[in-house]
Amino acid sequence: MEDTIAAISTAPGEAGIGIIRISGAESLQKALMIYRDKHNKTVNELKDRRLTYGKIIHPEDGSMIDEALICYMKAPYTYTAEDVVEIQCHGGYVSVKKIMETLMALGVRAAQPGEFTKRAFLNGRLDLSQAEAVMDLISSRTELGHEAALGQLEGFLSVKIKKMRATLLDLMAEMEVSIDFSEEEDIDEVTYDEVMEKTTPIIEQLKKLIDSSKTGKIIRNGLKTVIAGKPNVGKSSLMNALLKETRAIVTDIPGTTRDVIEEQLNLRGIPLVLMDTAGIRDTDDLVERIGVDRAKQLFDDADLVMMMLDASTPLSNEDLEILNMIQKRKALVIINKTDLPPVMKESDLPEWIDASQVLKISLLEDEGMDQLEEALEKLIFEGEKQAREKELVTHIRHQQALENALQALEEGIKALDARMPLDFVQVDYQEAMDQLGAIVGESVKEDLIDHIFSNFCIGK
Ligand SMILES: Nc1nc2c(ncn2[C@@H]2O[C@H](COP(=O)(O)OP(=O)(O)OP(=O)(O)O)[C@@H](O)[C@H]2O)c(=O)[nH]1
Ligand SMILES: [Mg+2]
Repeated sequence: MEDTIAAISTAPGEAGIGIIRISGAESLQKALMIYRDKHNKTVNELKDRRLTYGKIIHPEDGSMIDEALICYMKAPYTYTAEDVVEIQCHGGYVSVKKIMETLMALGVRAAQPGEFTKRAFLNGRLDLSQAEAVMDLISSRTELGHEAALGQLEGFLSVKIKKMRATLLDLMAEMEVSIDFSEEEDIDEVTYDEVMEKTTPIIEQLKKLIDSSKTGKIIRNGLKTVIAGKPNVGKSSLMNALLKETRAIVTDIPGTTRDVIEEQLNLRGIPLVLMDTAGIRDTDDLVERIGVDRAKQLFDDADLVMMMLDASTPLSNEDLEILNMIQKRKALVIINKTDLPPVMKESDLPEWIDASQVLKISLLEDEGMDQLEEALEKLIFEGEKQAREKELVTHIRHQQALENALQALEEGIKALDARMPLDFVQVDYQEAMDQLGAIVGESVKEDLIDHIFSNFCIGK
């Protein structure tokens, strides 16, 4: 935290501009060592928050590295809450790299991944859940993901956690007082009831937040979606239709796809990791068999399965076998090739399949894709309206802490109900406090913090 750090904050590659960010007590001093104004003069200071034109030079021989705009932002109202200087030079690989090297030679240290944000957290400008939201904001690929990250960055979760912790702290204090005056029995009685009563809304709120995490995690992480079925039903054709590009090879030869083809897809704001697989069948072909095994494996850890059938062929044992594998799974049954004379009887489908799960399409004639997308969206959110909400718990870390807090409070209520000694009850409340604290970064161990920030990108 003591030293001054720098990193290239823009993505590598050819671009209009590149930005180098410097943070720490010596930011300005180091930046001025490589800066000359438009008259080629050394300057001793820069105005706070003013973008100024000048040159970046080698401090030793004065040779020019690039033209640049430079901006000094004085602590504490900066991203890191430290003195920050940003240098906007030309983009590309060389300028930014040379400026970085020059700064390093002056004793500025290269920032680690996420180190700017880590400093913002350690300096108290962001709490841990907000810092995590910064990364989500950068990495989100859909608008829903972006909205959820923004909500978290704005502090929807932090505010709720803070309020809950404040109430819990009050309740613990109340119990403390009661413990101190435990000879007077009636004080005790009042305390038991009151603590229980005031805990109930917190429990409700925790449950609601935990509920939202199902949707939240989908929106943040994407949903592993596998297209499965026997050979030649049109799996690769569906993959291409959803992606709106010819990604997978399509032929009328059964067994065309042998490996897994994976692509990211933004389906109405929901990120899907779409996987086209080898048609599942018994085969003597070694390569195809490996593909089939892979397909089955993927199938097992998929969040969602699109099981495809061919309307122009009778339902086969292979079909029924695969259908059996999706029982009790989040799945759609897609009957393709409805443009051909119908052979498959829908009445032969297993009884447990719900009519709403079955969709008829023709990829050849581009029929039924809208309905398919709609059904996918419904299935993913199970009709929950919260899908379009901003206030979602998106991290498994947060969900786990919320669940632990809930469990602790439910234990606490049980103990209160059984009129256990209050100091006994307090242990549960303390646990709930700590669990909630972990979400915002209070009462967390340093290695957890290091771990979280190490997943960030360089320059943020
Ligand atoms: N008539 C008709 N043919 C289709 C339709 N969809 C796909 N096909 C054809 O069916 C054949 C197989 O399509 P693919 O998409 O390669 O099928 P697949 O399930 O990926 O096959 P494998 O990779 O071998 O498992 C191709 O000749 C497609 O043109 C459709 O809706 N109607
Ligand atoms: Mg295929």
